Amino acid sequence: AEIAPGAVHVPGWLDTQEQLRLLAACREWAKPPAGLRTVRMPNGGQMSVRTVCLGWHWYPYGYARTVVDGDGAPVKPFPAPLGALARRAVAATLGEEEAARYEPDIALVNFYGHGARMGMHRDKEERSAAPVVSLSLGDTCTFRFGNTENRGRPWTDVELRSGDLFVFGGPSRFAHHGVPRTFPGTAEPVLGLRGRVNVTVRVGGFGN
Ligand code: MD5
Ligand code: FE
Repeated sequence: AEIAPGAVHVPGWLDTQEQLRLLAACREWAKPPAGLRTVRMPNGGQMSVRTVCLGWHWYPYGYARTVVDGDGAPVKPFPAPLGALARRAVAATLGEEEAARYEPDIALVNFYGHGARMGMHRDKEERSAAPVVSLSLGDTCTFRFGNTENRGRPWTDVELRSGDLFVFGGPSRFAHHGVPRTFPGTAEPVLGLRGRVNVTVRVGGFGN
């Protein structure tokens, strides 16, 4: 379903086997060195969502190739199979033409424990307007898709479930958005996951 121009939600895009495979990879990426970390904000606060960065490390507010707020280890490389999966996602939603020129080089893997939330924000650190691919695993959440003007209303709340794909292209790439809540215990037991994992694939546009 197209929620807004360029914002396409595909419920159940990954089947259970594909979800299990992606989740297993996330668990590997989460291991040290340069594994799961708590992001500290410039104001001293901490995000409740914990993150693994692949390809480039995100920190408030920018990207670097080295870990700046963690264990000092170099960022894990961006995995080619994840890039291939993201390209398939772009093909399925925005078409083959868009997919053919889609060359992602960053992934952020967000881990939402019970009570974790992400406030309304825009993703404006990347120097590219290429689409962002978002894959959800585990607990259902409320995803709040806002507008490009400000963090407030109008917005649209969408429930994202395990296996759902969301692609943000066109004008939606720079819309405000957030995750006001997750629904604990809604993950399929077969996943063996307490909480929610979101994988986003991006184009940095930083050059090499
Ligand atoms: C999440 N993560 O569910 C979301 C999925 C983040 C983040 O927001 O910054 O790590 S990515 C949602 C997204 C990305 C780019 C644009 C838009 C939404 N959008 O225009 O709505 O953990
Ligand atoms: Fe975001």
